[in-house]
Order: sequence, then structure tokens, then C-alpha cells
Amino acid sequence: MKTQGGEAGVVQVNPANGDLHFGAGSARVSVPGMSQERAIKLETDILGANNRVAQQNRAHFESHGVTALNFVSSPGSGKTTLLCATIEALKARDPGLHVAVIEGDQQTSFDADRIRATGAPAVQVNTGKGCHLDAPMVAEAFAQLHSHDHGHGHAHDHSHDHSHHHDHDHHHHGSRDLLFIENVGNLVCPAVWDLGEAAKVAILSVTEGEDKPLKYPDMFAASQLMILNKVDLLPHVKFDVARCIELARRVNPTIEILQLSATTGEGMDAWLHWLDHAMGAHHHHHDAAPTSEEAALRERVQQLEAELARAKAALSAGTPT
Ligand SMILES: Nc1nc2c(ncn2[C@@H]2O[C@H](COP(=O)(O)OP(=O)(O)OP(=O)(O)O)[C@@H](O)[C@H]2O)c(=O)[nH]1
Ligand SMILES: [Mg+2]
Repeated sequence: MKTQGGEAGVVQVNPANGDLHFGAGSARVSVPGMSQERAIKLETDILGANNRVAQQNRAHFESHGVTALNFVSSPGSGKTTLLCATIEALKARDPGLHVAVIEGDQQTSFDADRIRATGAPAVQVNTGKGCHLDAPMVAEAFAQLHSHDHGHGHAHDHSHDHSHHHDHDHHHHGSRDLLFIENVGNLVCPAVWDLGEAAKVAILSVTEGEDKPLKYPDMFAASQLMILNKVDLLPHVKFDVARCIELARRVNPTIEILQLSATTGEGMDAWLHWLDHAMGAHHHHHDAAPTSEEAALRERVQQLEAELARAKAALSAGTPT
């Protein structure tokens, strides 16, 4: 492997077959006409600005009792179909639960219209040439949802204001709200953009090929859950589920995986259960019963502390003063 720098940026050349790897420089990306140092500086500045707003969003969601999930996938994997099916299922099971959706697409409000048809509030965010949502977009969309939902204030009251002077003390505390954010469909750009979500959920459908987690590792590394969708089509496509899971775990050893079909409803129960858990983990952290893992850890700490006390006592008893 030979690395060369030139007009095209830093590139690694495989002498055996001539394959090129443009992510070989310190910036891990090649921008024509820009040094690696400059590329790193720009990315750090831009992501830093985004991450500050993402943290504000996170605090804002927290104070509103909202669990926010960021759905990422390639186009057509079934994000909107799954969201509609999920909203219908939650409505039937738990009519008091408040679910809202922020829809990200380059163009059209098709997806927001599909969500609104379920009765859930939705705001479409069109990114134009952009290939992902960013934290300020989500802040504005959340303000839109909020003002529409409660019938007070205008959207523009919140525009360009991410500092949230408005009152956080209204009747949201203790409520269990879900905010689904459907990102722009592609497996690349949304990976590094924190929106303030509790978790990223990657959706991969079985028509896309089991190699995707390894080809687009950043996305699967950034996600807490991978949903393998369209399992109803498994009899018709060549897709090795076990290998897909193995590759996903290779890029993210702790990723959780659910298999389902948004159209037949197979696997929906486990998904709804996951959502319950996500909401619980997020909001009832302090009064929830400890998980068995937590309890075991606590017990182990107690054992070690007792052991330490015994060792100290033995030591001081045997040590001449
Ligand atoms: N057979 C089958 N088809 C599905 C399933 N889920 C979604 N589809 C179909 O897949 C196509 C794309 O679904 P969408 O929900 O629009 O996908 P999306 O991820 O929201 O697409 P973008 O927003 O464009 O990125 C539609 O024709 C759906 O009917 C599934 O579980 N099984
Ligand atoms: Mg969609």
C-alpha cells in the first residue's frame, strides 16, 4: 500500500489492483483544493456549533419529557411506513401517549402528509441540497410542533432562537412523549450529526444486501438499534440474516437488533417493547426498579467493599504501631 499526496488529496493506492482509498489522510476525507489540516479545522468548527445546539435540544427534550429517536437509513428502507405502523399500534395500545414526528427530506412533504394522515402531528423539514438534518433544524421544527400543538405563539417567535427563554414549567413534566425524527434517506451524512436524540435507530431492509453495515460503518457504529425491515420478503431475496448481524456487530459490538416487517406487523411487539424501554430508561431512570445487571453490580461493589474493610482490619491488626 502506497500513500501519495497530490491535487486529489491524500490517497492510498493498492499496488496489486490499483484500488484507491481517499480516506487515508488525517482528515479521513478528501476535499479537492483543501489541505487535510484545513478540512479537520472546518469539520471541527461546524460539528462543534452543531453539537452545542444538539445539547440544548437534549436538555429541552428532557425538560419536556420527550424521548427523541433519530431514524437513519438509505432511501426506501421503510422509515415512514414503520413510523405510521408504530403510531397506529401505539394509538391502539396507549391512547394517552403523545407522538410527534419531524420529517427530513430534500424535497416534498409526502412523508409528513403520510404521518399527518395517522392523526399524529408532523412537521416536514426540506433540506434542499443538504443530505442530513442538523440540530438547529430540529430545534426549529420542534418549536413549530410545539406552537401548533398548543395553539400559542407563532413559529417565528422561536426562529433562530435556540436558547429557549420560554417557560419550561408547563404541564409537560412526567409525561411520556415520543418524538420520531426521520432523517434524510442515505447511509452516509446523518451518521456524524447529533440532533439531541436519545438514540439513533438504523433501519436496513432485506432488499439492500447484508453487507451494508460494513460498507457504511459510521452509520451502524453510531446507532443503538438496527431494525432489519421487510423480513416478509426474505423468501424472495438473497439475504443472509446471520451474516448481516455478524457484520453489524463487527462495526458496533453493542448494537441491538430487531427483525420486523412494517407491512405485515411481524416483530412489532418486540419493537414496541424496545420503545417502552427507551422511554423508561430515559425518563424514569431515578424511580425505576434497577435492572438485574445494575443490581448484580451493586451487590458486587458491596462484596468488594466488605472485602476491603476486612483486608484493612487484618492489615491494621497485624501492623505494629
Ligand atoms: N414488503 C415490504 N415492503 C415495505 C416494508 N416497509 C416498507 N415497505 C415498502 O417500501 C417502500 C418504501 O417505504 P418508505 O416507508 O417510503 O421508506 P422510507 O425509508 O421512508 O423512504 P425515504 O423517506 O424516501 O428515505 C414502500 O413501497 C413501502 O410500502 C415491509 O416491511 N415489507
Ligand atoms: Mg420516508
